[in-house]
Amino acid sequence: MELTDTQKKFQESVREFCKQEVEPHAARIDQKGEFPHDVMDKVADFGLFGCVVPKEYGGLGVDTVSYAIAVEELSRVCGSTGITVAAHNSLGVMPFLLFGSQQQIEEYVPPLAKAKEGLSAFGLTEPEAGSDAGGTKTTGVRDGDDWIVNGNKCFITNAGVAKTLVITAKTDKIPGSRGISSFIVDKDTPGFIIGKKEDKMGLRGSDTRELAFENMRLSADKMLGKEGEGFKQFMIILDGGRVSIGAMALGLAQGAFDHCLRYARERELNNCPITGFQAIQWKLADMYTKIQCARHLIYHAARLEDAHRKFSTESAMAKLYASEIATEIAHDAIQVVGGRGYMEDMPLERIYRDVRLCEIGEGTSEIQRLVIARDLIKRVLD
Ligand code: COS
Repeated sequence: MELTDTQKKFQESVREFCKQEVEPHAARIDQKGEFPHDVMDKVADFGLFGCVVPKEYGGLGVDTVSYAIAVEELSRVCGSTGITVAAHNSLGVMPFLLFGSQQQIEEYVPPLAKAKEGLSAFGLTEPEAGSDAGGTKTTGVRDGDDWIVNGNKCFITNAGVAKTLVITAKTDKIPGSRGISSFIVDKDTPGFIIGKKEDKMGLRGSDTRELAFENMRLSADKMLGKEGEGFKQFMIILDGGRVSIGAMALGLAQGAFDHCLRYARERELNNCPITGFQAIQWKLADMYTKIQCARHLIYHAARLEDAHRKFSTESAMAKLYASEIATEIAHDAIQVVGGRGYMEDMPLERIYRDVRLCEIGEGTSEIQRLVIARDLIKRVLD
């Protein structure tokens, strides 16, 4: 899994940035449970909110492997920062790049790449439409050339700090996944209500909220892509998003492993570091093997995306595996460290809470298994 020289240099620079500007704030971000504007301003200055944005629109224009590396490195030191960057790039900006008109791209993407006026968010999930994303209840009804949108969304990452959102609404009465469309919503649109910030188990610095639309009027030019194509659009967006959530899980797992290995080297029992005991050696070996497997799956899915090849199944496998092993590794890291790992003065208990979201967000593990199995069943056997 050799990285190119450009990817390696990018990895080194992001790693150094994370060490200097993000890691020292990670415990405070978690404890305060508030969106860390100071840290996010530095992330914006470094350009990471524009990872997926081509240079011509003011972004870094890095490839998907490098983008995954950025999310991995951020999450290795701070899960809240990792998910904020991942949601902005994959869910907030990508819909414009994939489905926006030239005019929508030129208007919305450059400020989102700079992230100085606010971030972006993706309003898909609803109280009654989670895994069953086709069950969207939010409606968009035509009124002349405009659309009147009514409904609710929940668990929306970056909602309270977003300048621009993309939301989905049912614009046709056809049952099922057809008849859903995507709309661009500017945060100050009348009828757009941002709900209370959720008090979460982990990732406590990321801003997660409910949204409500009460007779929200949107002009026809706020529709993103073609009418009725919303479901397919967000399936494609989620394919990419799952690579980034996999990368986030990988970063959290690597972070847990780093702390565990450092502790195990220093902790002595009968004048011998506990790394001298096979029970610990085997655990460390298993943990690192799983981390490297996850890394291969994630970079492979990212490379397929970069090559414009089909990667839905590979991104589902990467996300499924990385998030499940990250949960195991966060658990095992605390087991190796023991009581000290359970305390707040080590980051392991924070990682243990942060990592739990990875098996839920952007499609649960069960949904990933469904996506993988459906593809396998359709395949012609060699
Ligand atoms: N890329 C492009 N098109 C896709 C696609 C993909 N990855 N996946 C599905 N589609 C298309 C299908 O080809 C089908 O097109 P046609 O209507 O032209 O035949 C259409 O979308 C409907 O697909 P399908 O029948 O598979 O939809 P289902 O209702 O059975 O749902 C699952 C499929 C369960 C996989 C989907 O609802 C899903 O991923 N749910 C999880 C949502 C999620 O991750 N939520 C968390 C959001 S956090 S932002």
